[in-house]
Amino acid sequence: MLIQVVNPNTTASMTDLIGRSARAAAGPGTVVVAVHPEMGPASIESHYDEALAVPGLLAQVAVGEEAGAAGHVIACFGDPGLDAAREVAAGPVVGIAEAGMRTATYLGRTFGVVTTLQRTTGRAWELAGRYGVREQCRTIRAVEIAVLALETDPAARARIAAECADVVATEGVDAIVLGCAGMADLAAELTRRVGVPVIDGVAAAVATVEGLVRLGLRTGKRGEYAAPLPKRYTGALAEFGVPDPVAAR
Ligand code: 2AL
Repeated sequence: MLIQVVNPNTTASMTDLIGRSARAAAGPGTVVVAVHPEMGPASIESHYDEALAVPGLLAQVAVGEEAGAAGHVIACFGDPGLDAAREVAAGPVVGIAEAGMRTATYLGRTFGVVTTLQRTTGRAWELAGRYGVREQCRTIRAVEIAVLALETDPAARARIAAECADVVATEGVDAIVLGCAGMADLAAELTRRVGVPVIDGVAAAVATVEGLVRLGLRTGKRGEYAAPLPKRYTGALAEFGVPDPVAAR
């Protein structure tokens, strides 16, 4: 089974980190390919970044479909482009916020999220509502470390560990979800340190896609997630136009 994990930002070192986490989570017989778009923002930490990451992400999903991917993971905690990717992919598409938060609800009554910048927490709350887990999500904390600084700031690990410990101490949550794909390598160590399960959404999403594919389950294509309608796109987005299958024959 081939699973494509798309880091929707264009930072190769982060794609490598995501790929390592994804491969460690995958079962035998699963091949993980970790990719990032050719165009778009270096990191995603605003609504603007998120919106402009989506065309490149969708181009990458199309590449994965051509390569025969059985399913896709969107490895950014805003789950950008998730609905659109479900329209264009044949197999299941799972976002890391979705998988991380839903996995947390299997492991306890309540959870908290520890993420990068405060400005991303509105989106995370919105997603908790979308996924029906807002009641179980007790807090979403930001460590105020920018996404790319996760790789370079020598204090980042300690700050994230301290925030996770504080969430457990003050909110009494049963689990923690890490709110950025760039934190993927921290989950195992933090689980040992803070005494509750700490979930990396990348690993959770890979396991979810793998499980869905193994069960023979795919996105329902009857209605909302049917392939996009044939349409002409113009300007810089001309390549994203959807050909008319009848005219193309
Ligand atoms: C993210 C993430 O996972 N990747 C990225 O570029 N930004 N999320 C976040 N909360 O900052």
